[in-house]
Amino acid sequence: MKQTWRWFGPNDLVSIDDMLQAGVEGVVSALHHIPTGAVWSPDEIAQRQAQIGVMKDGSSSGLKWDVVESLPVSEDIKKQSGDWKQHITDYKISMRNLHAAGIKTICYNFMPILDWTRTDLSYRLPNGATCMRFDLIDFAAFDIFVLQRPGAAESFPEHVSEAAKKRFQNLDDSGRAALGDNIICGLPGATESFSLDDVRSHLAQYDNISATQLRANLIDFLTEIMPTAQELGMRMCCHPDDPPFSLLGLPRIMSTEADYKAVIDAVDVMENGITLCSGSLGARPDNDLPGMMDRLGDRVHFLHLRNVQRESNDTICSFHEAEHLGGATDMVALLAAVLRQEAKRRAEGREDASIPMRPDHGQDILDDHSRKTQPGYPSIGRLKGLAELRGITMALEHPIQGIKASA
Ligand code: DNO
Repeated sequence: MKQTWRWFGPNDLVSIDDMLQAGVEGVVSALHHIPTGAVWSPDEIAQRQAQIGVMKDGSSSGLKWDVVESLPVSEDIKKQSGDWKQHITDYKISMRNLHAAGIKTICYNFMPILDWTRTDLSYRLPNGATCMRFDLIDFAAFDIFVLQRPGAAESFPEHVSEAAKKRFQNLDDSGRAALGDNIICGLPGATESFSLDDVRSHLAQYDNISATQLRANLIDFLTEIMPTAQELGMRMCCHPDDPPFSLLGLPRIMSTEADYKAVIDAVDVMENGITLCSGSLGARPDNDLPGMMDRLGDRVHFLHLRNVQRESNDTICSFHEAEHLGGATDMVALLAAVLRQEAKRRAEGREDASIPMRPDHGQDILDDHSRKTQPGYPSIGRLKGLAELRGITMALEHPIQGIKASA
C-alpha cells in the first residue's frame, strides 16, 4: 500500500510539513475552488502539484499528487438534465489534463445532492476525544420538522419518527439551527453547501428519478468516459454512499457489494473501479469488508481506511466514527485481504500492485481540539490512525507471517 493523506490545499491547517512528519508517502487532493462541471486546466493542476512539492522552508517535500479526490460529477450528469452531455465532454478533458500531469487515479461519487452526511461534528466520547456522529433521530428531526419534506415522517420507522418529534420539541432555536447547519452546509470535500430552499428545489428534481434510473445514469456516464480512461490507463474509482442508505427520500445506489457488482458487470473494464471506504460501507451490518476486498479486490484502486461504531444492528442506524482499529470492521482481516490482493497483482505483473490508501478521518484528540482543522480531518487523530494501520501492515508483511499470493 502507498500511504497517502488528504490535503485540502493551501488553506488546510494541516500542512505538507505536518504530513511528512506523519510518515506520509503521497497526497490526495482536489481543486475544490473550481466549480463542479468546469474543466480543470493544466495551469491549475500544475499549481497544486507545485504546492504539494514544497515544504514551508522552500525545500522539496518529495511528495506527489497521487490521487484526485474528487473530480466531482455534476448534478446534471447524475440527473441527465441540462448541459449533462457538455459536462461529460468537459470531464474527459479534465481527465486528459490530469493524465498529462502524471496523475492516474481519480475518485468520484454518484450521491445525489448531498455528499457525506453527519448530524454531529463534535460528539464527545467518554475519554474526552470527539468524533463525528450520524444520529438517525436527529436526522429524522431535521427531515420531518426543519426541512418539512412531504412524506418524511412516514419514511422512518414509527419509533424513529416519534423519538424525532420529542427531540425536536426539546431543542432550542440554536439547537434546531445547528442541526440543519451540520447536515446541509457541506462537509469538507463536498462540492456544495445549501440553504433549506436549495435543498427543497434540488429534491423536487429527483421526484421522477428512481434508484434504477440513477444506476442507469451512472452506467451511461461510465460508458461515456471509460474509452478515455482505457486509452489513458486512468483508474476511476467510485466512492460509496456515506451513509450507505437512502436519505431524504433520494436514491442511493453505491451502498452494498451487490451495488458495486452491478456497476462493474455493466461496464466491465479494469479502469472502472472502486474506492473501498471501510468507514462508509462499514456503517451497514450486511457489508462484509474483508469479503468485499477478496471478491472485488482486483477493481479496488483506492482505499479509505477507517472504522465506525454502529449503535444498533438495523440497516439504517445511528453510528459514530470509532478509532481506526475499533468499531465494526475487522481492520486486521481487511488489511490481510488487501495484502493478498497486492501479492496477486505483483504475481500478475500489474503496475498498480501497490494500492494507495489513506487513513480516513480521525477523532479529535490532544492538540486537535485547539487547532480546529476541517471536520473529520484532524492532524493527530489521523496520524494515530495511520500509525496503527502501518503497524498492522508491517506485522502482517513480516517474514514471520509469510503472506503469500495463494493464501
Ligand atoms: C469524506 C469523504 C467524501 C469523499 C467523496 C468522494 O470524508 O470520503 O467526501 O471524498 O464522497 O467522492
